Amino acid sequence: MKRLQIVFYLLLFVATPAAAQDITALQPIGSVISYARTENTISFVCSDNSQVRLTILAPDLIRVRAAFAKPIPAKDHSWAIAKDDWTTPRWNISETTGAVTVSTDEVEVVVSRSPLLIEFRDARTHQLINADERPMAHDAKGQLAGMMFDPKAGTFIAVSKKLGFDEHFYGLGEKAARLDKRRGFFVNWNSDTPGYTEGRDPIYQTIPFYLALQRGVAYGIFFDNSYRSYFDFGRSSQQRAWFGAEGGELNYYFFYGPSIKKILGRYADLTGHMPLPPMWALGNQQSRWSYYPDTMVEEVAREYRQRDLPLDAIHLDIDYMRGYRVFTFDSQRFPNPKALSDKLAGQGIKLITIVDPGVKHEPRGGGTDPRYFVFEQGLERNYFQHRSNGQLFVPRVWPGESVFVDYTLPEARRWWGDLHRVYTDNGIAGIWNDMNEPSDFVDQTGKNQLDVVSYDEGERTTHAKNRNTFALLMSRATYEGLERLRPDGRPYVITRAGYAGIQRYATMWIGDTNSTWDALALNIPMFTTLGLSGEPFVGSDVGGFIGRGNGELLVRSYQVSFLAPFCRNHKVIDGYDQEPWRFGKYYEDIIRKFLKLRYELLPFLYTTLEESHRTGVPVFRPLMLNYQDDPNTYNIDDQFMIGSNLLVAPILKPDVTRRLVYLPSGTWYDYWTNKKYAGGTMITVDAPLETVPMFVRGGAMIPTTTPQNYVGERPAAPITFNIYPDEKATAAGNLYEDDGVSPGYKRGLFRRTTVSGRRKNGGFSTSINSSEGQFNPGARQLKFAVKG
Ligand code: MIG
Repeated sequence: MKRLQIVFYLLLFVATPAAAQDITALQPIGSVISYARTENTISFVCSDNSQVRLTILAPDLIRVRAAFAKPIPAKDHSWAIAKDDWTTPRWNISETTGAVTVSTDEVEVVVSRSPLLIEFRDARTHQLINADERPMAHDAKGQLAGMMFDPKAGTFIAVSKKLGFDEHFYGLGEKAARLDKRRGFFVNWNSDTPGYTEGRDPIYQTIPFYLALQRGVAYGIFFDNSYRSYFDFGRSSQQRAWFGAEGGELNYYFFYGPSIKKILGRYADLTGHMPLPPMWALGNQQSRWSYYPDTMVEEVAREYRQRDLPLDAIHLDIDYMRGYRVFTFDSQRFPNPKALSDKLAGQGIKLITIVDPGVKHEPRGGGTDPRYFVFEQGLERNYFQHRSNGQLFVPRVWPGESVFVDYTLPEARRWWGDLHRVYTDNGIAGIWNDMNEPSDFVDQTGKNQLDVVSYDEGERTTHAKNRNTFALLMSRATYEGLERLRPDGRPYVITRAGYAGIQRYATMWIGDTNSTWDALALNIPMFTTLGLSGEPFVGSDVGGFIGRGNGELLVRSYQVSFLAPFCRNHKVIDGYDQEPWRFGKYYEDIIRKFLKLRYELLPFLYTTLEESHRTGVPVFRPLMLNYQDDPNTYNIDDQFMIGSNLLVAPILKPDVTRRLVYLPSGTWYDYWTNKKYAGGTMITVDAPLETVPMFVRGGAMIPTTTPQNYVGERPAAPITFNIYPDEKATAAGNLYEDDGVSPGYKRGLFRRTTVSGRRKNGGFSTSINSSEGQFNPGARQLKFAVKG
């Protein structure tokens, strides 16, 4: 019996190894003995020689740093941060015997002296927003060493916050989990996890940023630490939500809302706004591991066009290369890539190639003919990563024995970026970065990489710190390379792994999903969560990647993804075909209807995407983002909104043709029938396979156009604003336009047209209000259609 029990507990331990960290065993930071201020900081010296520093970046953004038993190091660098030139807002300090309080116009930070506890309050109402549950702590005595993934990484550090009884948690980037993360426990360690299911953790990305919401008031915390990190939102205790890391600096940013949208804007200011991709990136895309040779790629294009299915891009997976050597084309399969891309361009279709980080290890003389210039150049210039003992690090990936570039080296990033000339010269329109966790077939846990050294600004740190930022820097090298190679175009990079800030360089997709209903259902909380984590441009393999789907699943998948920013059907190499026509005409006809609807809604999607670029508020939203004051929305995993105006409630189970839909307060219109509903309630709707329940918010004017086969096919197509009046019989909307391809929008070459209207004398009168920006869209018709 005893033995069985031990085995059981051992199993439990294996299943959730890291939940075991007992942070109450850590040594708390000493109490405050003195403090000093500068223009934008206040630094506390503690009884144990520790130091804590608050930096006042904005009225709603406070940075907290701590160093245990030593002063805060002068060196301050993070790959995630995009902005460090903040204009210091008005702030002041007040003191009592027990505490020092720092106040801006929006937040009060109360630092209790002994023990040292930090509290954040609303500066106007003095309402408590967030409070330390115990002092910040570190593993001074190495008590957690046995629980550390990497005992050599450094000292475990942790911050523990009081858990609110009604506090909801959101964000943390890419997690195979539901929307509300309350009572969840998560690990961040970029991992290649094909076929993952709900609960698998960690997966590909690390975004150590979360939002919390209580009584309608939100705050955010970005723990900018790239070591393996842990977030416990009340799993191990009902008292606390804690986060910690296996090394590095205790360094977090506190964002105060109270609105989530405001926090997302600040987070984008801090870690970077997503640039606009070319408009065609919103078009439908088709992929397969792998389409080859070139004639098969042409056949896919031909099928799409013959069947009148819209398509903007085809992806070439790893088999386009000569023996998986990045920056080469297989000369039998793709003898003339330029001719292929030209031919496809004639049909409005772009080519995207995959580029993995693994560079085939192929020394001069030992290799094949022709010699592999990428390996030779990288070796000669010393751009590849080594282990701490000085040996070249040789992981095994698709090319067999390989090497990885040290992307922390600026000159290596430049070299890698410039190598993409091979693609741009051949008319390749976008780059797809895969395997950049980085994955290694020898060992997928990452343990084998713990002593791999990177230059890291001269610090020469290991993958204990740099694994999680590897993809960020690889995508950065790629993005910046494409910017240099095509200064008149917008780079388009897709990535699988990432760290906070990845939105500056790449679109992402959620990796190797299963072709199952469960995986489809998981799409929604994963997309909405990524949106709440600063990554607006997301999508997944439509139909699922692994396993055998069917027509019904594929149709229902399109009914989710036809409004996702990234809409690409993709399938594993040994999987069953799943292009839109593979299950017969019945399903194909429905898929066509939804793809065409996507292109019809393109002006709306592009307008919403530009809003994401500018404000950090995502395209694909959970209802709670638009209805933060409505607790009915806090846990909705099976509905989503596109922008502020479109609500979608897809069917996520087989054989189901009816479902409950929650409509928040206001007036709503059934998209298909224009039937009007009063919100603030649950309704039951029919959803046969041909349809997806979709509602438009009363008060919206949605810009649409005539569906095209690809973006830009008919540049001057008329724009129709579909008008859905609200209770007061008014409506408003806007339309964002630019050239769709160049970076000119950053210099004001865009046009934002706002429109509004109201019921008048039995009719509806509309007006085109001010327009903003210097882009001239040329003559085009604007039409208005009142619905309902
Ligand atoms: O080890 O390039 O997630 O989309 O088709 C698998 C082959 C490598 C994983 C990607 C998937 C891609 C596949 N890749």
